[in-house]
Amino acid sequence: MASMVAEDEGEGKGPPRAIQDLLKEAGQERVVRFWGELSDGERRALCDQVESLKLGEVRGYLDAARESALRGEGQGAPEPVGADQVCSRSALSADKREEYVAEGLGLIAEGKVGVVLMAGGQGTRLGTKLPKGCVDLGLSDSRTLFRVQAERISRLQSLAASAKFGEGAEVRNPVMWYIMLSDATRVHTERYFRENSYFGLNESQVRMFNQGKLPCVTEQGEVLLESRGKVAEAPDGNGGIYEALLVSGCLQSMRERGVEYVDCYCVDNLLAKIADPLLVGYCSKFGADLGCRTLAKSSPNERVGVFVKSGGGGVGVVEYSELDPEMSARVANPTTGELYYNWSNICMQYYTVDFLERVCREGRAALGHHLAVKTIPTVDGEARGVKLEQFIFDVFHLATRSCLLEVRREEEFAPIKSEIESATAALAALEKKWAESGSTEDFHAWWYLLP
Ligand code: UD2
Repeated sequence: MASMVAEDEGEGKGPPRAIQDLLKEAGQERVVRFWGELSDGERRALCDQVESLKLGEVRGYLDAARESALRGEGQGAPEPVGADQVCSRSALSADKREEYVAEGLGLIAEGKVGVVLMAGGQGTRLGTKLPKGCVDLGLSDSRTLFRVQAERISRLQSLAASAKFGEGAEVRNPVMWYIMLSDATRVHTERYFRENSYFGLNESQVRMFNQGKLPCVTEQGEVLLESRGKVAEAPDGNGGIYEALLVSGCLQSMRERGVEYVDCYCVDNLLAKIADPLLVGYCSKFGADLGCRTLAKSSPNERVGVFVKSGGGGVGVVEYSELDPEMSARVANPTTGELYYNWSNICMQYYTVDFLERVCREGRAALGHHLAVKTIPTVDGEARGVKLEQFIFDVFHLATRSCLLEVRREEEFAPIKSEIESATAALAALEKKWAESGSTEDFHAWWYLLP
């Protein structure tokens, strides 16, 4: 690109022909309206950005998202999943539980289970510029979400090795940890891991990869400029994970390393029971290609998606931002107060690598885009604009055999969204329970193997 800029431009000349053509075709010529005021470096950077962003497709995404929303409205309210589609962890017999946990630990010890972390979100609600995973939680030992998660993975792999190869056995197959980041979080996260020596994990078991990004646009689809020489852009949503796993080579890495199952989770859940052996064992014994954790929604306003039925016994999710408030508040059982859309998505799910690969290669068309109207800083000051996002769960209906496992909120779900304290309080409550249990195990062993 650099050479093209040098060739085509000159005093009074516009951007390189190829860039002009690309912008014309996309109907986005105004992107270069400040060209005459840019330095050579800024021009080059803008050309690179124009080439890397999907400018030509963005209007199409916008139209398709609007059409799909209209279609959705026309189709009426989706049917929520019923209790008969949910298996409750608490309802499992002791024998079954032990069987699943043993299965899960065995698979982990053999290196067949990898974990995928979504940590590309910008964390704007928390009001920090740091990646959420690096924010000091105000706990002892300057704990952060990344540190806590690394400790869990480390402890889990040794628990699995002991269970499979004998007490105290060495970890033969470290759990692979694939971490999805974005431009907003990559540099800082990488440095944080390096400076902390990967929190005791092997550097080779941690693999970071970037998700894609999309330009921010006006409601009419015109690309917004953040500054005179830079398009306003944002990560493409957590549904960008499927393309990112493919293009980054992470999927291939899973295949090469013999990873057959993946547990995927959000960075912000302080109680994320990463690669929970019970869940892994349950899903693999059940022959599921997708297994989602769920729990009863705490209130109509809780910001979680809800599971709904999709054809053929499968599941889908309707996001909280897209569920009509009246429908959200609808009560199924006036005695218990149970909501009609009761089963929430906590955004932690198990996939077989076969299913993941099928989605990454053939199923991405099902994703579409969702629109979020936001205030976006632009070269002309703050503007009302649209961010386009893909949602990770929009492919769930493609699974041939999916299952929902009900987990306990107080043990597994404490997301950090706009504040930290409620999540740290939930962790403290759990640690207190452990201290009072008289367990001879350390906290993680106790927690991972709780009935
Ligand atoms: C997500 C779920 C919601 C519910 C809730 C539970 C989606 C679309 N929504 O809502 O149904 O389960 O979590 O807490 O999944 N992320 C990226 N890249 C992006 C955007 C997000 O990696 O471009 C990650 C983000 O770092 C986080 C996760 O995805 O780990 C969820 O993102 P969020 O916190 O913005 O999603 P939220 O709370 O709106």
